[in-house]
Amino acid sequence: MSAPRLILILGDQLSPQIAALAEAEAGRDVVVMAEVMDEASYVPHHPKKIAFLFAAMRKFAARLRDQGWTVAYTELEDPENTQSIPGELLRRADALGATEVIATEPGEWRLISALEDCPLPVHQMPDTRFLASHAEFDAWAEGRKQLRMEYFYREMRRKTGYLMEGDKPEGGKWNYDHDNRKPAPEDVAFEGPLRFAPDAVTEEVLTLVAARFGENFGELTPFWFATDAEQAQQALDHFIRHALTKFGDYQDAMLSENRFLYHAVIAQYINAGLLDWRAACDAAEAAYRDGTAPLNAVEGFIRQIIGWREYMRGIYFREGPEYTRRNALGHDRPLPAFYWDADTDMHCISQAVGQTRDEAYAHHIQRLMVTGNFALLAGIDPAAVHEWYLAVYADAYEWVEAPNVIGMSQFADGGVLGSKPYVSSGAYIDRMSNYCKSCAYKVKQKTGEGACPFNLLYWQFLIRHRAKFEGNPRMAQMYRTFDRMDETRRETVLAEADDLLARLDRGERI
Ligand code: FAD
Ligand code: DLZ
Ligand code: SF4
Repeated sequence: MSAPRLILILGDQLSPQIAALAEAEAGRDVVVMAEVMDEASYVPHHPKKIAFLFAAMRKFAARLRDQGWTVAYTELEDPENTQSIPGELLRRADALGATEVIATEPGEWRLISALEDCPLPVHQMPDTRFLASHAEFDAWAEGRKQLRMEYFYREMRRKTGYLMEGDKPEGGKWNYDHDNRKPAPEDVAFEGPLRFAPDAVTEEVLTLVAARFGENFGELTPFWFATDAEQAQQALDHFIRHALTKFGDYQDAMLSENRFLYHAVIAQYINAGLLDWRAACDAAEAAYRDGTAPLNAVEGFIRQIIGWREYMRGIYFREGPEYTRRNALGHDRPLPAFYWDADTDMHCISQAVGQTRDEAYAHHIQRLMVTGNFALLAGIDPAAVHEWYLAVYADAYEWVEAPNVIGMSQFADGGVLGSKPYVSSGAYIDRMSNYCKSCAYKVKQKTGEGACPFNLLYWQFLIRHRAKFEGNPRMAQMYRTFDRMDETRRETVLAEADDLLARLDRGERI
């Protein structure tokens, strides 16, 4: 019989259709899965993220065994564990007499190069779980002056046929985003994502994670994530049935009392492989076709997945391993301590960070317009911001996190991804949330005691980067507004912003 090949399956590759497995022969090859410290500690992951992945990995391995696969699974505490993916491949190859590895391309450059450097030959197969291959994205991007998501998205609509009437978009418009910016509702008729009681496997993992990663930022319990494909499917069904209709309207809203609003909370399942993106889009389109969900909601949801999600991945692989080190605006301030302890008088930040600590989750606008906006306005080092996002969210892997953070949120790529930086004063947060009502700062106050920090920093950011942005047609109006303020007011705003940043640098509470 020919020597076995090792079939590597990583923690975010838990899909039955994963490329490496499709290449394997059940009677001959050995699937290798490993819980290792290298992966569990390259950033200080939220304990819920680690527990979610370890539990899902263990259950996926058990399922493969039931299906007849031989699985060499390494638990974190196994005494022989070499604590790295290449180390485990070498150890298993040695024991089994294997001389080659079939892997599916990892979602981070870091691990792609570790596999390239492995002394064993590792064939990295393209990850076919995405709609657009690297080559397809590159072909779309080639020769374009600007890589705008909207045009890529339209190609993906045509490719999938979602919400198409022949070659025309359903309802006559490609994008209903304009209808998706309603401010926060008084109350929310959705009780949030479906929650699952931990089973025996998950309980065991929770004990392990509490002992080994209990000091990391984030609450491990209550732990309620789905940890297998059936549960993830139930979580999707629950969202489609109870929340999708309002998803569009309140996509950008934020509420102190409600952490999830009408969001799906499924990115962690899709990214780890427990849920196929097609299942999510098919279910949403079916809800539109049978009249249970409106077009603005369904189009918005499908756009996030076949548009934004695929586009982000395309950018990450196109821009290369240096992307995470970009710093086009030269920002170098350390990440403030309140990103780790929520200890700030800014209610919007303490809400977003507090819920991140509790749930390993915040929705898009909290990530973009609260924590991301503050970091950009305050000139925080984008590499530090990137590491924070990569650590604290259960759905975070570099292929999707880095373009969202380095590109969309921090403008550190200089505009590969966005045509202008996402900055706003407190007025935007006030319009889209009820945070400001419970804040120690006053959102309407522009200067003086109690002025909202976002108001001060907003102008300071614009002036700091005037040379870069003044000529941008989408920002010219903001500069005109500033220039129309009387001189004393302009000086006061900038001086108070400088003072705020100096207090931030001294570690004072703000
Ligand atoms: P919903 O709001 O219900 O949206 C449905 C689905 O659309 C999501 O599950 C996700 O698969 C997809 N989606 C929506 N927006 C995006 C987007 N911008 N990029 C990619 N997919 C998207 N998403 C991640 O999956 N991992 C990350 O590490 C991540 N980091 C982010 C960092 C910043 C600064 C920002 C602004 C956004 C980030 N996002 C990230 C995108 C988005 O915030 C999350 O996908 C979303 O909040 C996940 O929650 P949900 O499942 O409830 O999404
Ligand atoms: C995120 C993560 C963690 C915390 N632990 C493991 C692990 O122990 N074993 C594993 O195979 N994968 C883990 N992962 C996911 C990997 O970090 C992920 O596959 C890469 O970052 C590429 O996306
Ligand atoms: Fe945030 Fe300013 Fe509103 Fe306070 S007043 S919640 S700091 S935007």
